[in-house]
Amino acid sequence: MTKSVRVTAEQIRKLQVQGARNVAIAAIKAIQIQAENTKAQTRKEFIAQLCEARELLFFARETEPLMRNAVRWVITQVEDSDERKVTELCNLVSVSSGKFQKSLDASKERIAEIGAKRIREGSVVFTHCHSSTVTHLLAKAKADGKTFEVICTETRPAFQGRITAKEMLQLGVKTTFIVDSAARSFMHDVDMVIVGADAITSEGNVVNKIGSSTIAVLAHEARKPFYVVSELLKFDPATLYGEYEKIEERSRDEIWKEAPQELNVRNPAFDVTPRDLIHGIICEEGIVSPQSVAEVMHRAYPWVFE
Ligand code: RUB
Repeated sequence: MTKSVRVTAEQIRKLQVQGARNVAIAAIKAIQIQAENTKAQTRKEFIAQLCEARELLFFARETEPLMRNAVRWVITQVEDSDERKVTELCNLVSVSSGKFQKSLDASKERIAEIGAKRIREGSVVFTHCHSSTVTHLLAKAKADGKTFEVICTETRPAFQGRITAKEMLQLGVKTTFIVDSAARSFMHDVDMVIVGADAITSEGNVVNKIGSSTIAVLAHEARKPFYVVSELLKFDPATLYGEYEKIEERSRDEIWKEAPQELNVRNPAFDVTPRDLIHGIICEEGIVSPQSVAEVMHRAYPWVFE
């Protein structure tokens, strides 16, 4: 296996690449670089190397179905082809990675176009963590000439909310930064909540940064709409066949490095927001109810279920 896959897997694990979309793009780029530098002599060897890379990348973070769908799709293009020459197979990896990324970019634009319409003039939008899909939607709303404010949480323990806050300021959006536990105190001041997603299950529940489900409960209590903004390919087909979405548990050091050894410190990275708390999923196919997401997914990406 080439260095590119090892380095990328490590960057993903350490959150140097964060957010489901960036993780998926980094993973397929690493596969592409590996293919370009391969020393494989045969088709069989080439495919074996791809599969080894896939395992390492999947292991880097376990709650990343977009990455899994992306890597699987690229490798399937190779497996399904009759090509025997390694140079041609390598070319196929490049073309397929490029295609996948192009379609992800198109989805991101479409989501922003659809979602930006939901940002009302003069409104206050609450968000949590850093989702590139959410910030792109807000950038589109701003580019469309809307004036709005953002309230964002710092997002303990890794402070991804700081990335969101900086991006918002760069856009010229008035932004208020709060600690996670202040969410309830501000919920009455907001007009809507929008968060990203790491995984969507077959039942329409959404897995996102830890704390998202608490914010959804607060939004429900304050009667504020809670939207999830996500590419459909964050859908995890394994959940349809009975698997639970695995929730990554990260190092205790992220929370408290010098914590007493005998103290039980838990650090789940994500939580599950039940579909009943979700107003709608803003995706490339439109704003869909969580209940219908599996059906929409079947129509838009049937290959995910193969
Ligand atoms: C990031 C997070 C984001 C989703 C969506 O968690 O929960 O909301 O990944 O992001 P982490 P995007 O920082 O642990 O990766 O919209 O960019 O895919």
